[in-house]
Amino acid sequence: MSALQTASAAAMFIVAGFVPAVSPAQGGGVVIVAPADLKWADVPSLPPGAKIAVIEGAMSEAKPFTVRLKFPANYKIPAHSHPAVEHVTVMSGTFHLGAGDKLDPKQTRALTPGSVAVMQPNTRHFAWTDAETIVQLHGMGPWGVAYAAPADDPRKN
Ligand SMILES: [Cu+2]
Repeated sequence: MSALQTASAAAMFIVAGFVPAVSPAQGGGVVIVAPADLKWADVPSLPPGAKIAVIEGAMSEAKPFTVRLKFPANYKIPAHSHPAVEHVTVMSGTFHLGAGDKLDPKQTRALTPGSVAVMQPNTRHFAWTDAETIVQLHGMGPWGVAYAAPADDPRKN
């Protein structure tokens, strides 16, 4: 092998083996995701306008999951509950969250980035935004969304 071939083989090895911190590394039991890696999709169970990016798991399966939800400004999530514990961490924007059977914007707390909320199974809650807001959800599947008022369920309308 010539000196040039040796050098280029070494370069190939370095390129192939280098995993930049900003790229997702999926394998060997490690998931690393930077914000730019998130792939946003529509959310059938939420009113139109919300987007979801799955980081870990399949929410329909009995596995741990971690997802991000992005809501536009002036978005409303009607009162609903889940069959499993919901953990919400606010990443950006302000998530106005309240508990009860009907959305009441005056009965919410303004959660800024870094805030956390934990909702027990079958506990009704609601939320709204005044600016684009991203939250992270994590929990154990199987996940589900049950609206207090069936008419609020976008999957049935
Ligand atoms: Cu919820």
